[in-house]
Amino acid sequence: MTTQIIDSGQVEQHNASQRATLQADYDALGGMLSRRGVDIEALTAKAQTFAVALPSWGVGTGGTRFARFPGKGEPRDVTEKLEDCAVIHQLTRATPTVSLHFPWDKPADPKALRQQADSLGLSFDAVNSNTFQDQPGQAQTYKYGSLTAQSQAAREQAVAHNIDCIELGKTLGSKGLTVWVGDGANFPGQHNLRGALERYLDSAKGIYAALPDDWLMYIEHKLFEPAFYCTVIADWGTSFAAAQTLGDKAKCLVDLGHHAPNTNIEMIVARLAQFGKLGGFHFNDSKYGDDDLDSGSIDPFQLFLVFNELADATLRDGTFKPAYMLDQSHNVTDPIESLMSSAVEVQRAFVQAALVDRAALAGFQEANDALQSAQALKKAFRTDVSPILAMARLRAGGAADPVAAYRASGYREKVAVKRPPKAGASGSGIV
Ligand code: RM4
Ligand code: MN
Ligand code: MN
Repeated sequence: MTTQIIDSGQVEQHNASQRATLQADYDALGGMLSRRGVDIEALTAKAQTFAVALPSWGVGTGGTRFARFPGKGEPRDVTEKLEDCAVIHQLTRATPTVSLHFPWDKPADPKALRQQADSLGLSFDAVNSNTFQDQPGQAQTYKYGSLTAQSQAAREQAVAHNIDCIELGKTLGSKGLTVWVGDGANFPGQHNLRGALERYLDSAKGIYAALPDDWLMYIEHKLFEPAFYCTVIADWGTSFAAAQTLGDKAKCLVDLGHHAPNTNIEMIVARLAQFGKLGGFHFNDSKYGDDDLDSGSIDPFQLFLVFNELADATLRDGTFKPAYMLDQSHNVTDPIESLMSSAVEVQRAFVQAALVDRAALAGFQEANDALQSAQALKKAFRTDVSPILAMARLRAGGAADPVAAYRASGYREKVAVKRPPKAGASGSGIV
């Protein structure tokens, strides 16, 4: 039996207050879609198949390079993080998995953590290693890099940490390791550009060798930060080359915020999918850099175009199933509200992409009808699928309006009492 953290009677009461208007909106949308030859029930069923993993580090207030303004009742350890994740899943029914970050989330008793997750109806997606900051008592510093450090001892320590993450992940039932390194240089000349990548590949081979057969290693690229002149795994090309060099279990992970502004991310997605190396995503949104803003809050059309490529890739290969994860930092909102809305925004793009009339689009493309091709995408993007998303939640036992139901539950106020700030609590420390 799954423990429901928010009283299910309260959720039911919320839904009862929404049901009639939702049904009316759903019926109106259903009529409109049927005139377009689209069956709303098929879309709602599709929406129910959508799932995106929650970042454990996203349920606490993040921070910037300047300050962190913690919110009330923030989770102080990994078990409290799981409770918050369970609330998000209970109300959205779209986030059944959690991505942990070690050592931030290192459990004293991994088996007990797995049991807790299980009792909350959650399981674990890819685990993340952290060699971008030093931990107290650590023998070697990562100040000058980790997997690519000049120091062999630092490299070995970083490899060993990644292998520890795999071991922990095995106990937790995870099937993937996400590796992001901040390694790079702040000055021209600081690094031998080729030598640093050679060291990366050498270290990464050591990690890859420890991967179980049914695991994937996700290689995450990022243009800059904390290294401001060059980053070793800066772009999808380098990520792709590394994944190719390592083998079939190595794939590329696209974090939407890790590109220069205006980069055509949907084309990167298409390229990686074409060559079998698209492993998964860290969804978020951005205006300038790795802003880690809520998914769909700045450029929802880009998110839609990414899902349009994913829909195309899925049509070509039914087994194609990249990992969907959120990776956000919340500074001015309640993280639970941001993560719920973000999961829904990603799900929205997924459903809108399913609305694209692919046969018509192919016809327009063949006829070189640029205007109608663009309109075919816009027609799907402009369709407000909110009633479909709400109905999918309602039918799955979630909330018609997750944020409203969450606010009505008083959850944050309750945990604020239960979770007084404690010294040394594990924070998020987003980079
Ligand atoms: C990085 C990257 C990683 C995340 C850290 C916290 O910029 O996005 O995925 O683990 O931040
Ligand atoms: Mn990321
Ligand atoms: Mn990032």
